[in-house]
Formats: sequence, structure tokens, C-alpha cells
Amino acid sequence: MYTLHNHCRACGYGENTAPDGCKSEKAHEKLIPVLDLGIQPLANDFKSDREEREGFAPLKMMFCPNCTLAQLSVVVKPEILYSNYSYITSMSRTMLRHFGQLVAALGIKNGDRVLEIGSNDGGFLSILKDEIGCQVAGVDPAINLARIATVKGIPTVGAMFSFDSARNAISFHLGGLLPDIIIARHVCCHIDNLRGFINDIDRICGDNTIVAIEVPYVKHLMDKLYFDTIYHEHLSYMSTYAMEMLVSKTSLRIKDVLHFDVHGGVVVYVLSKQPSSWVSDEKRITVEDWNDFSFRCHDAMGNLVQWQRTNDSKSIVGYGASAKSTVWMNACGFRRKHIKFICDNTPQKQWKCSPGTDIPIVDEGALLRELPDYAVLFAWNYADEIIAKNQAYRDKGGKFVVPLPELRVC
Ligand code: JHZ
Repeated sequence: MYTLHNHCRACGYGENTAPDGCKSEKAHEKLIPVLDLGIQPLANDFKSDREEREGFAPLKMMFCPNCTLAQLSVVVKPEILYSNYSYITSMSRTMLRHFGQLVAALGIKNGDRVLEIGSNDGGFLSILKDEIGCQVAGVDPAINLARIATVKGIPTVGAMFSFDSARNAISFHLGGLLPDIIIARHVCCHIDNLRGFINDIDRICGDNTIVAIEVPYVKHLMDKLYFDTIYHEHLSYMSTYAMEMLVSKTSLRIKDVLHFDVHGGVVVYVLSKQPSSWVSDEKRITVEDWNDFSFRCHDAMGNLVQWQRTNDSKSIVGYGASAKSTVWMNACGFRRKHIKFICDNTPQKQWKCSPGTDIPIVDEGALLRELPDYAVLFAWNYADEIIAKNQAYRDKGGKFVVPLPELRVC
């Protein structure tokens, strides 16, 4: 189900280290373990009672002292994670606002040829096609989602991104012309062979192609304690320095670094083949920063467990069966007796169990029907939107609990 990964996928540090760590002349060059979240189920393995679970794997973070990339110690087979994927890109107000900001910042305009890597169900490309008038094509390994996208008129190649799958998308759907814009939102962190990935992107770029790579910003993750975004799908946690090292071997250069506040804070690396005057102002992340982060994470988990114990006589549910919720459930050992159910608006997740637990996922209406005392918000990235739309629940005495960055009840 998974293999170990013991060298840095951005800069290659430790590449020759033998698996037993002592046979190679480079054995001293080893990634440093900085956070251990134990053995966890796959965060999006939402299954009904009778469906077979995919299993559990270690969830441990390693730090590269050479380029500062943080990455997981294992790689779960991508076929297991993505061939039937339950995460559908949200079309919530928050995400629509973000898409608008992204289009403006990248200067995407009518007639542009846009290739999206990891295009999911084609949500973002639909906006570009229908509202801006772009010529679009997607590549996504989740066959179920690629099919949904194609049915709604977004040409999508159902395959892992590679030079070949991109070339197919370009020849069949972009008239054989290189894209003006290549977008990869939250894809990079899912890729094992990162250097191969960036090389393949390089090969499908023309001189004026703009590449936009959106990833969660590791500094926000550390500052705001978003440890629940660490799960098996997310293999790497990229700093700007690591991104510079990664692209340094290609003909692409960082042209700009844009920050947005979705998903708790993301960064968009804008790359192109044109000469760039951009210079980084990022402070280098150190192993001490990660060690401090690890302590604070365990405090945050302890706080939620303690809060649940103190309120054990009250009825408590979850809101948002995000991948993040799976990390919380399993790191805190929550079961149905602690969290009665989790409400979520994704039909594919409803009437399934929160991975690794017996906690059922139900529709959002359950909040008003059941009126629990507390709803713990595991989709904290949509806190404003979810709290606002559930005012009726709060009017009837219900309270939301936001677990990060500091536990607050509102
Ligand atoms: P949400 C995903 O993480 C997975 P997740 C992935 N690995 C990734 O990289 C990031 O996103 C970016 C529900 N909801 O989007 C929908 C409501 O029920 O934070 C979702 O199941 N009602 C690809 O899974 C969940 O909450 C609502 O009103 O952590 C949110 O999950 C809203 C707004 C959401 O992503």
C-alpha cells in the first residue's frame, strides 16, 4: 500500500542513502524526523459499512536541512488515493471569490489557452470557459471526476499528469498549440516525483507560457498550526526556498509569488521562461522551527481532547467531513461516543464513515434537526461562511467550536 521515501524530492538530499541508512557513503545525509502523527487511515477513505477500507499508514514528517522542504516519510500508491476520489473542488462563495482573484492576478483573458493539471470535476475551468471565454483542457487522474468534467463540456484527459497526458490534452483540446497558462492548484504537494513533474511542465511551456502553481504556504501551516492539513495525500510542504531549488534545474524561473487567504493561506508561484528580477524575502525555515511546531500541535490536540472530556455530558457533533477532520479524529482518538456525527454537504461522503472511525457523515440539515450543543468546525477554512449560514442553529442555542489556531467557542 505504501513505500518509504528517504531522500528529498525537491533537491535530492540523501538520494544515495541506503534504505537501512548506513551502507552508503552519503549515509550521514538523512532527512530529519520532525513530527509524528502516528498510524493513520487515508484522509479521504470515506466508506460505507460494507465497503473495504484501504488501510492505515504512518503519518510522519521529515525535514530536509538542505532546501527546507518538509515531506512525509511514506508514499501511498497514487492509484489507491486518486482513482476514485471523493474530494470535489468546492464552489462555495469563498472559493468563487478566490477563483476571481486568481484570474485577475494572472491576467487570464478571453481567448487564452488554459491547461489545468488536477482539474478535478472541471469547476474552475468551467468558469474560465463560460465567463472569460478561454479555450480549456484538463488532466486529472480521478476517472470518476474526469468523466463528470467531460460530461459538463470541459475536455479532460483522465490520467496522471505527465508529458504524454499533457501532450494529449494539448493536441486534442487546445488545437495542438502550447498553452498560454498552465494552472496546478494543490497538485504539487500530491506528487512523488516532483523533479520529473516540474521537468514535464517545463517541456510543455512556450517562451511566454505562464505557470501558476498553488500550494498551501508552509509558513502559514507552521504559524497557524494547521497540522490537520498534513495527511497522506500531501507528500510535500513547500517553502519558497524549496521551490527555488526545485525549479533551478529547469528553464523556468519564479516570476512572482502571490499570497491568498483561502484554505488557511496559500501561495501561488508564478513561473515562466522569461528572465526574472524577483528576489525572495523569505526567512529560512529551520529544524528548530519544526520542533517547536510539533510541540504546539500536540498541545492543540490535547486541548480538543480535554475540551471534549470536560463537555462529555453535552451532545457534540462535527461540521465539515474535510480530510482535516480525519486527521483530528484519529490523532485525538475520537469515536462515535465522542462525536455523534459529522455534517457535510458532499453527497459522495454522506452515509459513509469518517475514515478510521465509526462516526457517520450526514447531511447538513442534521444540525437543525438534532440541535447538538456543540458543532466542532473541521472545515475551519470556511468558518465565516458556515457560521453565517447556520445562524438558525446558533439562535436556538447551538455553538460552534473552532479548533485552530486556538480553540474558540462561538
Ligand atoms: P475542504 C481538500 O482538503 C483535499 P479538505 C485536497 N487534498 C486539498 O489539497 C485541499 O482540499 C485543498 C464541506 N462543506 O474543502 C465540504 C460543507 O459541508 O476544506 C468538504 O467536505 N458545507 C484536495 O478535504 C468540507 O466541508 C459548507 O458550507 O480538508 C471542506 O473540505 C462548506 C463550505 C463545506 O478540503
